[in-house]
Amino acid sequence: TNRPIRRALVSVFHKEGIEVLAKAFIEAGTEVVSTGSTAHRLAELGVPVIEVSEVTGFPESLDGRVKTLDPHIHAGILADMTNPDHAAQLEQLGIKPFDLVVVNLYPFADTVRSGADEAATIEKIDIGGPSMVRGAAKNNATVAIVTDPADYALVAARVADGTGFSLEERRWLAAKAFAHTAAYDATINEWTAKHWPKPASVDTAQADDVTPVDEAKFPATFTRTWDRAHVLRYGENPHQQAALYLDPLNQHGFAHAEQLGGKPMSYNNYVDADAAWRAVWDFAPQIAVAVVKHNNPCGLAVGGTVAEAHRKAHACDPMSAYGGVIAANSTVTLEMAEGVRPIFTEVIVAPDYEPEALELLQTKKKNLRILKVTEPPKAKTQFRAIDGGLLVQSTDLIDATGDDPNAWKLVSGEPADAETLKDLEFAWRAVRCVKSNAILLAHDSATVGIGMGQVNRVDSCNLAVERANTLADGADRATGSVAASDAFFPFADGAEILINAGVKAIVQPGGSIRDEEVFEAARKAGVTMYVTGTRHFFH
Ligand code: 93A
Repeated sequence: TNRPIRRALVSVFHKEGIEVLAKAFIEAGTEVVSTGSTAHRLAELGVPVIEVSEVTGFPESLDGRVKTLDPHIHAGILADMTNPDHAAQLEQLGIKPFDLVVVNLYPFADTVRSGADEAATIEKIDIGGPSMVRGAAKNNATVAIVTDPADYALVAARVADGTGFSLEERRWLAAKAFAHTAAYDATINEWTAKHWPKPASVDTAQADDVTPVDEAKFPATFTRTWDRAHVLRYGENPHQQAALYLDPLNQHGFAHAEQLGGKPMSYNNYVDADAAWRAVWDFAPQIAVAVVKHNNPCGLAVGGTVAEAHRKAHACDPMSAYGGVIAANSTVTLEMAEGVRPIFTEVIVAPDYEPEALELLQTKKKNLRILKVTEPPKAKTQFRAIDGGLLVQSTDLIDATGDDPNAWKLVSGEPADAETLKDLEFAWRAVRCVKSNAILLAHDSATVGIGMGQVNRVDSCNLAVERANTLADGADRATGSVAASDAFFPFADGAEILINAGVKAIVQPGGSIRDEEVFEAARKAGVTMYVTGTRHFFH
């Protein structure tokens, strides 16, 4: 599989280190084709170099923008010489194949760092270089591609001893080359995303609006040390073993909670209380209370006082609140503690407790795990273990473009009045912490019906409506409420269930290919509908 290197194409921005290549080319009598200043340097070093323009019959033009972008070069790079048909075509075209391509790209990142102006920066976006690199990497069947000056010594050795590279070596070089062009384009993307943002003239309500990845957030290796705090009695089930580890970089995070009463925390307590804790902070600086069961809210509300917020949250689904976890983002008052007292609750978490509230909970609810966490959640990164790997993502905070109601687009009905808009804003925040598919009905800044975790949106709609109308002693709470959907309605059917149940306004991301059918269903019923362009899946 070794292919001797008889003809090479060299085009390098930084000329450092090519002396060793020049020496080997001279000794081996390699035919070398090269671009402007690279050719000049190689000639200085004594290589009988052929200018690219001689091969192409076309002068370097447009200030160097067009040098190697020519079929006489690219056919020579891309012809798979193990394929007789390719070889025959080259012969007919009078083009000679390359065995080696050495490229060092325009230094785009260095140019950005130097503070160059926009025109100079754009000029340093290499086009011909990456084309050669990718072409040669693709055609590793017969071509070796070198992009890393650290490999020059190896190349020189393979040129000099006449063996050339083996297929495995060419493939390894190709893999390095693709990593190189990918990183190069990622740097360009980072710069363009920053300097050329989406203009207002382009519709902002696009569900597929993707935030460019900030690679700095994802180090090549995670070396953080997680310290074991303690082993837990058991895991999610009694036959599973478990322990809690603490992130030393997040000393005030939920896992570091101070426990002021009750039995030791269980694995499930941690999972649910963390979810509840995160949910209430989505509403700050408003006072909010969440009641969570099995990682889903069974009630969530904003109130003038923490006691009121708790009453409203509990009223959403009193049956499910039994054995739940309560989180408040404000000091628990005696009034709220009195409200919690008759309700069987596993965990309560809050930034603080009034002394009388704490005493009441400690003495009257001996089993209640009372947690104090003084600071809001800080985790900007989430980890999820999968078999053989770890998925890492930035935390879904309420900070996407479509989380700002000013970015919402009215697609049906009248613009919402102030009160309705307030409920829509509440519902949009609240639906973020409901497992997908999530449909949430709200009224007066409190959830009144939640459809969570279904595998189709219709079931979630039915569940939300049914809960709204059956859990409050048969009172119809769906009528006059507002609805939020964590992702778009793929068909009109789900939205129609909400509309038929009497929902007065709906907020949803939009972005389905059937958006028009969904909007039309709302328009027919005179129901207000906003699209946010942002979705909040939560799995
Ligand atoms: O402006 S380009 O994108 N157009 C081209 O056709 C082209 N071909 C090679 N830049 C191009 N190159 C780049 O020129 C190479 O990637 C290398 O960085 C540089 C080498 O030019 P010189 O040999 O004149 O210094």
